[in-house]
Amino acid sequence: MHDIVDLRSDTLTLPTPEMRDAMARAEVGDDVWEEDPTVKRLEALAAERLGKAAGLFVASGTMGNLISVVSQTQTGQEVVVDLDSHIFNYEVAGAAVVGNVQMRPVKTARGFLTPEQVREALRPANIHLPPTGLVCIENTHNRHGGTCCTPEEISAIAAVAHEASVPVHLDGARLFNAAIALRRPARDFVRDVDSVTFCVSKGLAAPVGSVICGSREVIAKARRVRKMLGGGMRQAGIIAAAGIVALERMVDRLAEDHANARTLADGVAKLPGLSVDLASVQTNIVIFRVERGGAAATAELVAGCAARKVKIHAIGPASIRCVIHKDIDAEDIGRTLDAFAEITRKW
Ligand code: TLP
Repeated sequence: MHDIVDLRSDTLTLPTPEMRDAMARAEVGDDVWEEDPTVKRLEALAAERLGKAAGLFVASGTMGNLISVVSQTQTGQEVVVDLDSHIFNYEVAGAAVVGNVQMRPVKTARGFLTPEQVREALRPANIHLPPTGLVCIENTHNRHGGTCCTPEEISAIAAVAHEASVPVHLDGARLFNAAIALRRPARDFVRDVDSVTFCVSKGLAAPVGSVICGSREVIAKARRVRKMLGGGMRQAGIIAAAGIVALERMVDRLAEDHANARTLADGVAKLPGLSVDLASVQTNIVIFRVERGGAAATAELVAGCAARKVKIHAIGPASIRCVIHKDIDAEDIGRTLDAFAEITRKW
């Protein structure tokens, strides 16, 4: 039970005492000179977990995605993305501004491009058209409620892209949630992608950071782009140390978050005035709709919860997202459902 139940995001997780201890004791050096042993250890651990040759520690998921796009595309190329993807919606158009690429958003049923959609989106050689430079996938999918696609689905997309010599990037901000939910090793999901970014700062609870993994060539280019963007950090082992604890200690417990998310979703489904697609609740995110009263009712629910020290976040006029994480326990879920019931009872 926590005084404040904060369901706005798993980015709000606080570092564990073990992380703080590891941070205090971290051996450090200048990472731009590639002399920080703790950063190197995190990068090697991440690469090993994902079955890739190399890793690169970066400041955020947004920076990891931007670096991955910039280092694998050229000015004037097109990047195929799902319409609801984080890269397209929430990364401040960085790929367009910094990468000089055009986004090609494709509407998908579940947030995941199908191989056929990728095939259709790839540009043929023609003087009028921007050449396709990259295909991006997101797993788990944020705006679709933490849904997962399988390693086989990713490989099928990659096969189509690779046939056209187009590389594939996976925004795996919550890749380990997908791995736990589908009971598959994380490395299975990324076997056929050229780059992957995952975050240690979300459900894995480290205070800062993401890791890009890929081949030595991709990571060498990414390292240059990171420097160009001002992301070359110095004694970054202080924060990487928490990332190591995140990977070693915080992955398996994600199953608890998924169970709590399921309880929350089941409870929401029983409340008149709210509706949730239970099939979309596969990991730690619950997106539900406010069926009556539109934006005013949604605002009333958010404010009513805040007054009860439950923080939730509207992602649309009638849409609420709750994200479950290690600082939310079963009692907190109960308190949240009580708050929802009290507020919606008057509707
Ligand atoms: N998502 C955040 C917000 O930016 C919306 C959140 O609270 O969920 N990819 C995916 C799929 C993400 O969900 C996020 C963060 C990122 C990339 C970016 O990571 P950061 O916040 O570390 O830049």
